[in-house]
Amino acid sequence: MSKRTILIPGNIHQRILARLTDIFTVIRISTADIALLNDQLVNEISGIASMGVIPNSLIARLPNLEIIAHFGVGYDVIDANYAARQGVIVSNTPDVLSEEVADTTVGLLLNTLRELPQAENYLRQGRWAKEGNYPLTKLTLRGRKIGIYGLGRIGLEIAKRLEAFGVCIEYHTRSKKVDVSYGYRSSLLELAQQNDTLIAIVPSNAATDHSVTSEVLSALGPQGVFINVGRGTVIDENVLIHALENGVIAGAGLDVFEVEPSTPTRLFDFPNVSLLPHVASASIHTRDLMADLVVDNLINWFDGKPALTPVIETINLQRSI
Ligand code: A2R
Repeated sequence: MSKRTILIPGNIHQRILARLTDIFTVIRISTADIALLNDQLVNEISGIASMGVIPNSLIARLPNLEIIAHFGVGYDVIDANYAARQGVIVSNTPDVLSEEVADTTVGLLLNTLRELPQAENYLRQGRWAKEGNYPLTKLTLRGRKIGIYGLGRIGLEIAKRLEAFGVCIEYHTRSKKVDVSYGYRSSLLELAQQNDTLIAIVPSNAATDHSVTSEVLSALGPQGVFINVGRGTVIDENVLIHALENGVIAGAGLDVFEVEPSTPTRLFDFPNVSLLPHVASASIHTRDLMADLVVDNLINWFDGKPALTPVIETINLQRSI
């Protein structure tokens, strides 16, 4: 394999940097801005490893770019259709994080329903000894009907885990899955009408952004709980805050936000909301697996083999071997 030049704009996982530096010529710039590259580098760069936004203006100006290896399963920060038109493969890091994200989702759901973080704080603040037992929680997982919005790799892992809790599980996706026994609802609204707990684990795109509307939240009912571990853009945070303020739903658990890392401080005031700083896949174990997949996609590609995990929009660009 000839020594190729890989661009890393912005932050990247240390393991990616270490492994790439052994094999490729690595160029780092602070942000994905073409103005930060001289003419020679513009012509030399044939791959990008990144975890942030890659604008079309950068893709357009790199004539020898072949592949963008993205760290993360969601790749809404890259216009993959545009990359495909430019003949550039985009890869992501699916599967290796699905179980970790599903584990975290169950934790967030329980935190939201059973107020476990608040109960722990109560103990740590010495209030148990001074004031007596922590109040009984209004919400429970017992008897809940769970609607999973998105039954892909992660959604399925969430469903598998929740089966063990003995709760009712249904789902909504654009197409009914043939190989699962969970009840299918052909619209998100119908899923919300038939269930009291909605877990969103869909990608961000034009169809899913702001798709959890006030009508969907109302349909969950006053005992309703909304959990979001996919992308913050699936709901307008003002709509969610309004629903929480007015008792339209009973609680929410969020790992993702509309504009990260900022989080509306109004959410901090709700005792019935559990918040995490986008940590669903954030263990050393899983992030190392994701980092390796970024690097292995690049190695495979520049070794003349297909990328391991190209995104669907660019799959047809794979070399035949
Ligand atoms: O619609 P389908 O049958 O393609 O099912 C996919 C579903 N989905 C949707 N469901 C309803 N309405 C939509 N407009 C819509 N668009 C997509 O989301 C599928 O069941 C699921 C996505 O599954 P995967 O592609 O396997 O993604 P994975 O690995 O589960 O990750 C989901 C998302 C990532 O895109 C990141 O945004 C986040 O979780 O980490």
